[in-house]
Amino acid sequence: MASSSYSSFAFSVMLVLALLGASLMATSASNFYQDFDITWGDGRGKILNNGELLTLSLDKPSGSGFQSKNEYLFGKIDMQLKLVPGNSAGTVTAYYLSSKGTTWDEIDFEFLGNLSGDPYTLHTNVFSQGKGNREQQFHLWFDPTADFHTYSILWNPKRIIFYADGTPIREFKNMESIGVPFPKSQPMRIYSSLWNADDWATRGGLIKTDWSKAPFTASYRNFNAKACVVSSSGSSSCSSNSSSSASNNNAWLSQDLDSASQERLIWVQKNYMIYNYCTDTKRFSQGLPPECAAANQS
Ligand SMILES: *[C@@H]1O[C@H](CO)[C@@H](O)[C@H](O)[C@H]1NC(C)=O
Ligand SMILES: CC(=O)N[C@H]1CO[C@H](CO)[C@@H](O)[C@@H]1O
Repeated sequence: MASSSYSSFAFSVMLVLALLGASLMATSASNFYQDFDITWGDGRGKILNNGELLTLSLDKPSGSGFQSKNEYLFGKIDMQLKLVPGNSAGTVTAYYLSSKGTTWDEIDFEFLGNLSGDPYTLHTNVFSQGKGNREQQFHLWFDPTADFHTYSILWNPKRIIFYADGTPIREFKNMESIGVPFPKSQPMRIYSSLWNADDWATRGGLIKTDWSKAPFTASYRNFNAKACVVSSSGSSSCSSNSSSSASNNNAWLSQDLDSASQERLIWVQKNYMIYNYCTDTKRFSQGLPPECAAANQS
């Protein structure tokens, strides 16, 4: 039963995608009250400035988190984040998409804090059907605590691309043709949380959170989704909440990396990538995951 309702759901999604055409909805400016719920943290998560700003904070008793009201099946999702400044060692700001259940899909950004002056690590992962182990980590070419920067996830049926300020840092292609499951039928929500992970986050747990600096605060603004929103009945409608131009709003559904973007991706991977599961032959001593051999999972 589960599998037949599942495939009819997937079919209706594909039908909606096929019918998409030019029927896009009007746009409206982002508002955190409208799009998100603070889900935990007992007052440590706040929506401010008439819905334009959201902050999460962490102190010794608790962190905090929020999630989107909507569930999405594919989207181009932008959010601006300003991370915990100063000595953020031991803190983790997770910002991700995830579905539910034991064979869930997930697309992760995790920002691992550091001592003042030492670089944050941006950790990324992709889970499909409950299996992850696809970590890539980066340092950034800017200070993510000095100002807001835009972190984006492009998720369409062909690929997942992670971006920082419009520069692609990672691409995970749909390689179902060689047997690698791809997230494409389970709707996901957007989640974010700020929490303490000083047992592993900073230099493998060597550096502990300095609670004398608490509360630690991360801020969010300018959420912008061009996405297919899945209703509780299972139908999907693809629209845009972009406050900017309405033209070509569904291009993301088939978006690819043009040659300039590919060069940017190579630049990031060459200069800022500090870990790539695809080159970790020690860890995968029985052989690298199949998508790694496909060369294009650079
Ligand atoms: C913290 O800074 C050190 C020293 O530059 C660096 O090796 C490490 O990758 C940084 N990030 C984390 C999360 O430890
Ligand atoms: C893509 C997206 O998030 N669309 C939402 C835009 O805002 C309207 C009004 O709140 C929602 O109904 C849409 O789901």
